[in-house]
Amino acid sequence: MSRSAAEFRRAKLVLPGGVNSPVRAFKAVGGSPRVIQRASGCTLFDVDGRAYTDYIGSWGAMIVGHAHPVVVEAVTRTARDGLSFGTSTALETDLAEEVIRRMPSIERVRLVNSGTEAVMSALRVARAATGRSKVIKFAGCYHGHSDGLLVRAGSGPATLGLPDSPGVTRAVAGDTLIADFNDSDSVREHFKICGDDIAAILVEPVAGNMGVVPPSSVFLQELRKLADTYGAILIFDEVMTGFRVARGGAQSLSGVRPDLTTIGKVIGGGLPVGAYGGRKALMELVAPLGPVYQAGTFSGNPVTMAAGLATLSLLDQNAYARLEAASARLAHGLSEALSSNDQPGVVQRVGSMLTLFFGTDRVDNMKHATQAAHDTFARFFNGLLDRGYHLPPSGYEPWFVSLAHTDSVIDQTISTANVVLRELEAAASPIGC
Ligand code: KE4
Repeated sequence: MSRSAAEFRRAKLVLPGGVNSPVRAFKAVGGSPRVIQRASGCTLFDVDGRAYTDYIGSWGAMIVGHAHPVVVEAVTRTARDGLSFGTSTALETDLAEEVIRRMPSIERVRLVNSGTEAVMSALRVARAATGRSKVIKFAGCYHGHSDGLLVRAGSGPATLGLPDSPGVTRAVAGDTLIADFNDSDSVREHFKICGDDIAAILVEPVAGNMGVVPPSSVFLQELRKLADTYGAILIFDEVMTGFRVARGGAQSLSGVRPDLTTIGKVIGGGLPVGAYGGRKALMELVAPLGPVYQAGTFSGNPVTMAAGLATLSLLDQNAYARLEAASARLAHGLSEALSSNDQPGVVQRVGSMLTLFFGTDRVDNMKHATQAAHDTFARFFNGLLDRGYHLPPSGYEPWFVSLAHTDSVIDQTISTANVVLRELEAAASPIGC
């Protein structure tokens, strides 16, 4: 038995499913998760010493690559001065200023410790500001695991086939209305029925948690108009896309200005983080300035702030140009590999996040995403894993490209994908004909 398998067996004795987050358990792809010991650049190393080119990137956070010397130096230097004080520090203001510089729709921002916390808090502000209860979310979008948002969520729940989670009361779920991504009519319908009680429209402006699904050319503009018409707050959940798909996040690509934005991942450089922010008038509702309570022991933690600031310092326009070129190279190579191996499928990409959907030529929403051939993805995933490439263990997740993914790493990924696709094709062809 490999050390990874032994470690995972030991983990299952004390951690539910052997993991601290469900998608890591390989339920959708089978087999035993690799237990990772360390990482550097775009490479993971497991406890057996095996190396894997990494396309998980800690679910998007590791955009500059693992253990980047600039980030590690900032973290160790800051840690030497103490890990956490529970007081104000200059570093949290530094990060807040940098976030506001990059995302001008954010006039005031509050740092928290996870994306879940950021979205939960932003929703509370929207409900306080409007005096309304309901929120519209989209099937297949995932916004963390707060009760009201575990309804028809993407990412982990979709991966595990759990459209809704037990433990979420009917009362809470009743305040969550589900619409279809890229379908503003489904949003309009909700407003027609209960528009005067809808506090917010909550959307991933580029969906990442049903796989990568870009918005249509008018979708976000239409959400903006509906929010304005009915007096609802438009919340962009950019926990994944923020500073990932562009220097100013997905909102800088669409040109649509949300009222509130949630971010995370990249701004913590790999340490636990989240943030919510937006219009000054809305954020001034947050305690201690206003009555909306939200708090956190480790909010604005100095070591996390240092990691986030160091990461953002490396993300200049040249970095985004490099990420775009590397990701386009990978997407093109994978598309070519699909067609040259007669494997139906499509690669959907925005910036440095992409998803390869098998068995379909287009995914515009969660219904399309569930119709993709996830069993084929599982075989593809394991074929690549066996050859030293670690994709996200779910067809409902993006692959993340970092600054450490060189052209040669990308080209090796593509040629290995070709080998695996040829194997899949051979295995699917009837014998002897
Ligand atoms: P966290 O609470 O996991 O930090 O963030 C929740 C969240 C909120 N909003 C969006 C758009 C997100 O993508 C996420 C978390 N993303 C998943 C990956 N699909 C985290 C991975 C996991 O659940 O283990």
